[in-house]
Amino acid sequence: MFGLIGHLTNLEHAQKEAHKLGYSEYANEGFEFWCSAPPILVDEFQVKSVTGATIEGCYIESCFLPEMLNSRRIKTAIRKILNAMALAQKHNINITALGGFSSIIFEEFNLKENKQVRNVELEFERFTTGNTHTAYIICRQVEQASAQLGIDLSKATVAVCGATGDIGSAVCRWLNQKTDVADLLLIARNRERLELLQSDLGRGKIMGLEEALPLADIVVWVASMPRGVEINNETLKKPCLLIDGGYPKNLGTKFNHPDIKVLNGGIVEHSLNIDWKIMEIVNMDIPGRQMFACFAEAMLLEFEKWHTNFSWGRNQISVEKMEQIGEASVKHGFKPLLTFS
Ligand code: NDP
Ligand code: OCD
Repeated sequence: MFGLIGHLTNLEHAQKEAHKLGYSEYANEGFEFWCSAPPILVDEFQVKSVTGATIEGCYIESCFLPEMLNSRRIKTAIRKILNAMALAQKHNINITALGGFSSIIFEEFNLKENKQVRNVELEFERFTTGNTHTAYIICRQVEQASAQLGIDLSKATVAVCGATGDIGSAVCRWLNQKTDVADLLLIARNRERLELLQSDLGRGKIMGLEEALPLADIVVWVASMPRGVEINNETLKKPCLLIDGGYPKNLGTKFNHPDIKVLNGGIVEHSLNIDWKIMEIVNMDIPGRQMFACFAEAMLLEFEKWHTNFSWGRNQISVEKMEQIGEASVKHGFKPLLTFS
């Protein structure tokens, strides 16, 4: 069995969805209630591969909300993630993906030091961040969507916002090694980590967002922002491809310009339908088939019986591991999403 741990994007979203799903005690309560709410196993489903194999899985709602980070409720956020992991382990799930902020909180606050959650000793090999598959899918989206739009990578400037992150650094490594992309712009806040990445890659220009946007043919958004940023149409190159891989979304703007194309980043479409509720809640266009690539990673690990924390720690994702999970992804019938929103 595989597991998926996730959370909603804000309190209002959480209350609305809790109401729809019949959790009225959650729907009618405010922020403080959500801070003390335990995790819930919300949905159980089967996933079939194009190989014919079928696996069982479930979704665990951690009841974490990004507002907990904005209001510095760090201990609360930590408790949410550890409790959700303990619940997954109690259900004896082989491999569980830590979706959205779950893995970011795990890494940022060094939760590997917190193995004991009441009577459960967490076995970290049962969890994966899902970031290797996410980074692979985003890179395939860069390659395939740019070709669709007639953007020649060998002449293109690609800006990566969140370049020093787990996913961002993997995307930079892939683009550097596997494509002939002309220029890489590296965007994040911490200068030291940017310089380290630049020296590892042996290339790339460190830039602020405002400076980078007018130069970029393609922007990959993978910054861990609790809220999306507003971008002015005018500042972007035309044509421009924006791939938003953030959850919640990094882009707060709805673009309405024929030469600005926006793609939901890190999303895959499966070849076969899944009878589940969860992807409708996060507004996937085809909720029976589309999902976050990190969740698909847990499925792939279960299909392949690679019961190990395939993606773990920060900035450890190699191009070889991206290729390995990419082969499994194709084999089981997953494809990168290529429809512009
Ligand atoms: P990390 O925490 O490892 O990296 C975040 C990166 O964003 C860092 O480079 C950080 O650098 C940068 N950053 C944070 N805030 C800002 C800001 N305000 N401006 C510019 N840069 C910023 O995160 P991950 O790589 O694990 O995840 C990245 C995003 O991808 C998240 O939104 C996550 O939810 C999403 N995700 C999506 C998945 C999917 O399946 N589609 C799967 C997993 C994650 P610095 O702090 O120096 O600014
Ligand atoms: C990548 O990291 C993205 C991960 C995104 C996680 C998204 C999870 C979405 C699933 C939503 C289902 C929520 C049901 C909540 C019911 C609330 C009951 C109290």
